[in-house]
Amino acid sequence: MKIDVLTLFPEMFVGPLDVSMVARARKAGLLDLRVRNLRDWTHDRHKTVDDRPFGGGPGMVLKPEPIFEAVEALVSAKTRVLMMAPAGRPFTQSIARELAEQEHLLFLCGSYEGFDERIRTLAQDELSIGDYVLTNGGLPTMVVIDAVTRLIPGVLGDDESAHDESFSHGELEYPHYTRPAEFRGMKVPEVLMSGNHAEIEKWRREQARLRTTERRPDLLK
Ligand code: 4GS
Repeated sequence: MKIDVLTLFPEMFVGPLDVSMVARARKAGLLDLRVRNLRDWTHDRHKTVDDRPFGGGPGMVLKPEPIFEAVEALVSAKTRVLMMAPAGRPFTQSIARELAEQEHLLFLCGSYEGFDERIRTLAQDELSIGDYVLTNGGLPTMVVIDAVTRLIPGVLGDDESAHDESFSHGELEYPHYTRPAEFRGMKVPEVLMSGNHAEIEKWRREQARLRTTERRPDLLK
């Protein structure tokens, strides 16, 4: 998969996408990620990307010209253009699965200022990672890239993908334990050490359901 990111802060993307599974996917050639500076598509001496809002009011607005030029330079017929904003569709695991099947994603990151409304016409989809206000769209973009990358075929090992199922089954994960069997007085549930796989499976299903009922009843609807 190819992913382009258009941002005013490319340096934000150094670090999170250079470790762990995303780094591995990039090195293996499964993810071709390019982070681009929106200012590269300006033409004036000050590399202006924003302007004052018509109608007045505080803050600045990202002007359409650089973003339109950049998108036109970066898209092909197979590109899905995504905008990150609190007004977007809530991002979920099922959207991550859908995006993992695309050939090319292009993310438009806003900054503290808003987008000129006409920029919205460039995006096929607008996504939100939650009901809170961030300083810019960099972190939401990285969240989506992270969730999508682990679903690209070949990125997860077989061990890992079998275990992918927290939200895939629409429930939270069951509790996990490893050695020691007793730690500071806290014991591992007997059933997990019984060797009875049917019983273990049953216990895990019950625990997942219990935990989901208690913590996230909204997921069971
Ligand atoms: C989100 C969010 C966000 C909104 C960007 C204010 C700067 C900021 N983007 N999910 N302007 N939550 N964006 O807070 O996607």
